[in-house]
Amino acid sequence: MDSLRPEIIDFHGVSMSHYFTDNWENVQNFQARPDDILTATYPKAGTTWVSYILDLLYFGQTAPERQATMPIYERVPFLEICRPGIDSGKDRADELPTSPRLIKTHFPVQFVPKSFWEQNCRIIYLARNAKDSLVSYYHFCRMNSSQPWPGEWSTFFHDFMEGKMVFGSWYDHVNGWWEKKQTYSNLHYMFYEDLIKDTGRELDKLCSFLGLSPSAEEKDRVTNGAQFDNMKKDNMANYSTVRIMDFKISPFMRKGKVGDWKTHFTVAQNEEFDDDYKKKMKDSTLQFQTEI
Ligand code: PPS
Repeated sequence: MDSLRPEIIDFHGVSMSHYFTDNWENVQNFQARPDDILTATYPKAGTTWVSYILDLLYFGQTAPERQATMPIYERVPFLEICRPGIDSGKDRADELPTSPRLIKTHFPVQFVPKSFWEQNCRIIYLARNAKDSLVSYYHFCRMNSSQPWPGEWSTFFHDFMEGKMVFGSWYDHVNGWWEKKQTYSNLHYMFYEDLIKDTGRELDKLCSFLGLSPSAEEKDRVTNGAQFDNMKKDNMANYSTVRIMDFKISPFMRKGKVGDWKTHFTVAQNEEFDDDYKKKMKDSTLQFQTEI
C-alpha cells in the first residue's frame, strides 16, 4: 500500500474517493455544448475502447497526429478526475479545441452536470456484466495506487456486492442509466459483450446514433484499429504513460474478454453472487451476458 491510496467516502449516498469529488462544484458547473459527446460507464466497462473508437471516427482522418502523440486520457478527458500534479478533467475538457468534444465520466446518472441534459448532448452508456466488471476492477485497484486498496479477493468480492466501490454500486449504476434512457432519447445504451461479439454491428448502431455515415473502408479502419491487441501495444491508448499504474502487478489492457470471471470465482462464490444478483436485479429489465 502507499500513501496516495484514498479511503472510500460516502458522497451524497454513493461510495466515492475524494479524487472524484474534490472538484465537485466546478464539475457541476461545467458548461456542456450541444455537440459534446459524453461517454458514461461504471469503471472497467470498456470506456477506453469506446473512447478510442469515437476518437478514430471523428478525428482519425482529419487529425491522425492526435492518435500518434496524445494519450487517450487527453483526447477524451475524464471529467471528474482531480488529482494533484495533473490538470483536472474539467479543465482539460474546457480546453479541448475539437468539435465535437469527447468527454468521459464514471458518474452515476444523478451526478452528471445538468448542462449535459439542458444542451441535449449525445450520451453513450457502455455497460459490462457484473462478474467481469468485478474482476477487472479488482486488478485495476491492485495496480493503480490512486484507488483504495482492494484487500484480498474475497473482501473485494463482497465489497462489490455491497456497493463499497469508488463510483458506488454497479447495480445502481447500470439501472440508473437504464432508467434514464427511457426518458432521455439522446442516450445510446450499449454492452461490452455485444461489442466483443460483433464490433462491426455495434459500430453501425453507434454511427447511426451519432448521425455519421463512414465508408466501409473507414469502418474497417476503426474496427481494426480498436482491436484489443492493437490498443494494448499502442502507448497512447494503453495507459503505460501513467505513473501511478504498476503494470508489473497488472496491465491496464489486461485480458479484454467475456467470462474471465470463471478463472476467479469459486463455485460457492458464484452461487452466492447469483443469489444476491437475482435479488438486486429483480425489478430490472436489463439482461447481461456473462459468457458468449
Ligand atoms: S477505466 O479505468 O474504468 O476507464 O477502464 P475501462 O477502459 O472502462 O475498462 C478497461 C477494461 O476494458 C478492456 N478493454 C478492451 N476489451 C476488448 N477490446 C478492447 N479493444 C479493449 N480495450 C480495453 C480492458 O482490457 C479492461 O478489461 P479487463 O477485463 O481488465 O481486461
